[in-house]
Amino acid sequence: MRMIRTSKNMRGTVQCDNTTMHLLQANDFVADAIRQEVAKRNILLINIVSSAGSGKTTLLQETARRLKDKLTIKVLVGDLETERDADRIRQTGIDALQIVTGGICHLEAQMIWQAMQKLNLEGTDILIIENVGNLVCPASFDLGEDYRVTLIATTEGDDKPKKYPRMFLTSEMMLVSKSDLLPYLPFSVEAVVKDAKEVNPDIEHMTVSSTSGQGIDEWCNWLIEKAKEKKGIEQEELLAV
Ligand SMILES: Nc1nc2c(ncn2[C@@H]2O[C@H](COP(=O)(O)OP(=O)(O)OP(=O)(O)O)[C@@H](O)[C@H]2O)c(=O)[nH]1
Ligand SMILES: [Mg+2]
Repeated sequence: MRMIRTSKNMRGTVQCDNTTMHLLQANDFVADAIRQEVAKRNILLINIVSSAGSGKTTLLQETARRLKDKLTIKVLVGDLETERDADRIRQTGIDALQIVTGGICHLEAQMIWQAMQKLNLEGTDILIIENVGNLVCPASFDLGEDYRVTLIATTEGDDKPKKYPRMFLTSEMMLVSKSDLLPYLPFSVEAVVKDAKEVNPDIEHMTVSSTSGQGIDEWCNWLIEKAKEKKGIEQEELLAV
């Protein structure tokens, strides 16, 4: 049976040649295996995507600081080179593993599957993937995630959902990041939300700033809520574990 994420990837007007189709089919096969593995373990799997520098790692650092004593969170982070992001996340006291893609502009399900074999997932509540900074290619690769979360920073301009629609079409949540900079930028949260909803009427949204802290508690509560739903237990029970 085709899973929802897979069929989402096949939607739209992109013309794929046979090679691309086969590549995505192979990816989707592994993505389904990941989905089954995290379902078996009751782990919530989140895929965080955005352009380079939108604030993904900083958000994860803030998330880890707030939730690490309540939940077991592990992070897989993809970059073309360096261990820098994994180092930054580990400094907050949670387990993080760097996937160095060596030039590949996105993460593929096979990379996640291999990395998961290296992580001790026992007792993990939430596994978060920070994808390679790129608003284009990661949109086409299902990683078996429960939720895809797209960051759009106020510094990027509010016209991105219509220009890079596939990412917004395949995401369940849009975080408008770096909201502390709104007073200095010609960026309209209302406009970006309107465009994102026109691309994907189901997309949820929040406005966050890792610098000022705006919206971070709301984001953390959303994560807790989704982890609770994945486990099928009440939030109080989850936090008591
Ligand atoms: N003003 C402001 N700056 C931020 C915020 N979040 C992150 N930054 C800054 O934005 C820059 C990029 O942040 P990162 O968290 O490294 O962004 P990223 O999306 O992980 O970047 P890549 O992994 O390279 O794609 C850094 O200089 C951060 O300090 C924010 O909420 N407000
Ligand atoms: Mg990063």
